[in-house]
Amino acid sequence: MTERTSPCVGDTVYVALGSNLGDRDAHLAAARTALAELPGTKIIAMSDVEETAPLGPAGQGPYLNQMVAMQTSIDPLTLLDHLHAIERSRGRERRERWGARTLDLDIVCYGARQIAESRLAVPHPELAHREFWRRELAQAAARIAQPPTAGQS
Ligand code: PH2
Ligand code: MG
Ligand code: MG
Repeated sequence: MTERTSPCVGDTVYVALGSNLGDRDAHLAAARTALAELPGTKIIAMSDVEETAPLGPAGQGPYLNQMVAMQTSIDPLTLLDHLHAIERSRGRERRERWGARTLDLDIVCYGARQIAESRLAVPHPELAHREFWRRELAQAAARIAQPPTAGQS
Protein backbone atom coordinates (compact mmCIF):
# COMPACT_ATOMS: atom_id res chain seq x y z
CA MET A 1 0.00 0.00 0.00
CA THR A 2 1.19 3.49 -0.78
CA GLU A 3 -1.21 5.34 1.49
CA ARG A 4 0.50 8.20 3.31
CA THR A 5 -0.57 10.13 6.33
CA SER A 6 -1.53 13.69 5.51
CA PRO A 7 0.83 16.43 6.67
CA CYS A 8 -2.27 18.58 7.24
CA VAL A 9 -2.81 18.23 10.98
CA GLY A 10 -3.76 20.25 14.04
CA ASP A 11 -4.87 23.81 13.37
CA THR A 12 -1.89 25.08 11.38
CA VAL A 13 -2.69 26.76 8.07
CA TYR A 14 -0.06 26.32 5.36
CA VAL A 15 0.10 28.78 2.48
CA ALA A 16 2.38 28.14 -0.51
CA LEU A 17 4.08 31.16 -2.09
CA GLY A 18 5.22 31.00 -5.70
CA SER A 19 6.62 33.48 -8.23
CA ASN A 20 8.26 33.18 -11.64
CA LEU A 21 7.78 36.63 -13.13
CA GLY A 22 9.42 39.97 -12.34
CA ASP A 23 11.30 40.52 -9.08
CA ARG A 24 10.53 37.13 -7.56
CA ASP A 25 12.22 37.81 -4.21
CA ALA A 26 10.36 41.10 -3.82
CA HIS A 27 7.00 39.42 -4.58
CA LEU A 28 7.63 36.76 -1.94
CA ALA A 29 8.80 39.31 0.61
CA ALA A 30 5.70 41.45 0.00
CA ALA A 31 3.52 38.35 0.39
CA ARG A 32 5.11 37.46 3.74
CA THR A 33 4.54 41.00 5.00
CA ALA A 34 0.93 41.06 3.78
CA LEU A 35 0.16 37.65 5.33
CA ALA A 36 1.61 38.76 8.67
CA GLU A 37 -0.64 41.85 8.56
CA LEU A 38 -3.89 39.92 8.01
CA PRO A 39 -6.30 40.35 10.93
CA GLY A 40 -6.17 37.61 13.55
CA THR A 41 -3.21 36.00 11.83
CA LYS A 42 0.29 35.10 12.98
CA ILE A 43 3.07 33.54 10.93
CA ILE A 44 4.56 30.82 13.13
CA ALA A 45 7.19 29.31 10.81
CA MET A 46 8.50 29.37 7.26
CA SER A 47 10.50 27.10 5.00
CA ASP A 48 13.53 28.32 3.12
CA VAL A 49 12.89 29.88 -0.29
CA GLU A 50 13.87 27.46 -3.04
CA GLU A 51 14.13 27.66 -6.80
CA THR A 52 12.13 25.00 -8.63
CA ALA A 53 11.71 23.99 -12.25
CA PRO A 54 8.42 25.28 -13.69
CA LEU A 55 5.49 22.88 -13.97
CA GLY A 56 3.03 23.70 -16.75
CA PRO A 57 3.32 25.26 -20.20
CA ALA A 58 6.81 25.36 -21.72
CA GLY A 59 8.75 28.59 -22.08
CA GLN A 60 8.36 29.99 -18.57
CA GLY A 61 11.13 30.66 -16.11
CA PRO A 62 11.95 28.90 -12.84
CA TYR A 63 9.89 29.57 -9.73
CA LEU A 64 10.80 30.69 -6.28
CA ASN A 65 8.67 28.72 -3.84
CA GLN A 66 8.23 28.92 -0.08
CA MET A 67 5.81 27.48 2.49
CA VAL A 68 4.47 29.65 5.31
CA ALA A 69 2.84 28.19 8.44
CA MET A 70 0.25 30.39 10.13
CA GLN A 71 -2.36 30.51 12.83
CA THR A 72 -5.43 32.42 11.72
CA SER A 73 -8.98 33.07 12.81
CA ILE A 74 -10.00 33.93 9.22
CA ASP A 75 -12.31 31.32 7.69
CA PRO A 76 -11.02 29.48 4.60
CA LEU A 77 -13.03 31.25 1.88
CA THR A 78 -12.37 34.69 3.35
CA LEU A 79 -8.69 33.79 3.57
CA LEU A 80 -8.82 32.82 -0.13
CA ASP A 81 -10.26 36.26 -0.94
CA HIS A 82 -7.43 37.91 1.02
CA LEU A 83 -4.83 35.82 -0.85
CA HIS A 84 -6.31 36.86 -4.20
CA ALA A 85 -6.18 40.52 -3.13
CA ILE A 86 -2.50 40.16 -2.18
CA GLU A 87 -1.83 38.51 -5.56
CA ARG A 88 -3.54 41.40 -7.35
CA SER A 89 -1.49 43.92 -5.35
CA ARG A 90 1.61 42.35 -6.98
CA GLY A 91 0.20 42.71 -10.48
CA ARG A 92 -1.03 39.15 -10.83
CA GLU A 93 -2.97 38.54 -14.04
CA ARG A 94 -4.94 35.36 -14.61
CA ARG A 95 -4.38 34.13 -18.13
CA GLU A 96 -3.51 30.57 -19.07
CA ARG A 97 -3.71 27.79 -16.48
CA TRP A 98 -0.33 27.28 -14.80
CA GLY A 99 1.14 30.11 -16.87
CA ALA A 100 3.84 32.47 -15.58
CA ARG A 101 2.76 34.63 -12.63
CA THR A 102 4.19 37.37 -10.42
CA LEU A 103 2.66 35.87 -7.30
CA ASP A 104 0.63 32.79 -6.50
CA LEU A 105 -0.69 32.13 -3.00
CA ASP A 106 -2.33 28.75 -2.42
CA ILE A 107 -3.93 27.33 0.71
CA VAL A 108 -2.26 23.92 0.99
CA CYS A 109 -3.64 22.92 4.40
CA TYR A 110 -6.21 24.55 6.62
CA GLY A 111 -5.48 22.58 9.77
CA ALA A 112 -6.89 19.09 9.32
CA ARG A 113 -10.00 20.42 7.54
CA GLN A 114 -11.18 18.83 4.31
CA ILE A 115 -12.82 21.40 2.06
CA ALA A 116 -14.50 20.69 -1.27
CA GLU A 117 -16.06 23.96 -2.41
CA SER A 118 -16.36 25.03 -6.03
CA ARG A 119 -13.56 27.55 -5.56
CA LEU A 120 -11.47 25.88 -2.88
CA ALA A 121 -10.20 22.32 -2.40
CA VAL A 122 -8.15 21.63 0.75
CA PRO A 123 -5.81 19.83 1.25
CA HIS A 124 -4.63 21.26 -2.07
CA PRO A 125 -4.97 18.53 -4.73
CA GLU A 126 -1.44 19.28 -6.00
CA LEU A 127 0.13 18.45 -2.63
CA ALA A 128 0.33 14.78 -3.60
CA HIS A 129 2.17 15.65 -6.83
CA ARG A 130 4.61 18.37 -5.76
CA GLU A 131 7.60 17.03 -3.92
CA PHE A 132 8.90 20.56 -3.29
CA TRP A 133 5.68 21.49 -1.46
CA ARG A 134 5.94 18.43 0.77
CA ARG A 135 9.60 19.15 1.50
CA GLU A 136 8.91 22.82 2.29
CA LEU A 137 5.87 21.96 4.41
CA ALA A 138 7.91 19.46 6.45
CA GLN A 139 10.66 22.03 6.89
CA ALA A 140 8.22 24.70 8.09
CA ALA A 141 6.45 22.18 10.38
CA ALA A 142 9.78 21.25 11.98
CA ARG A 143 10.39 24.94 12.72
CA ILE A 144 7.17 25.55 14.61
CA ALA A 145 8.20 26.25 18.19
CA GLN A 146 6.88 23.64 20.59
CA PRO A 147 5.38 25.02 23.83
CA PRO A 148 7.29 23.73 26.87
CA THR A 149 5.69 20.66 28.46
CA ALA A 150 4.11 21.12 31.88
CA GLY A 151 6.65 20.59 34.65
CA GLN A 152 9.59 21.84 32.63
CA SER A 153 11.11 25.15 33.50
N1 PH2 B 1 2.70 26.72 -9.65
C1 PH2 B 1 1.91 26.56 -10.68
C2 PH2 B 1 2.35 26.05 -11.95
N2 PH2 B 1 3.70 25.61 -11.96
N3 PH2 B 1 5.80 25.34 -10.96
C3 PH2 B 1 6.60 25.48 -9.89
N4 PH2 B 1 7.86 25.07 -9.95
N5 PH2 B 1 6.15 26.01 -8.72
C4 PH2 B 1 4.87 26.44 -8.60
O1 PH2 B 1 4.49 26.93 -7.51
C5 PH2 B 1 3.99 26.31 -9.69
C6 PH2 B 1 4.50 25.75 -10.89
C7 PH2 B 1 0.48 26.91 -10.60
O2 PH2 B 1 -0.02 26.87 -9.38
MG1 MG C 1 -0.66 27.46 -7.50
MG1 MG D 1 -3.20 29.72 -7.04
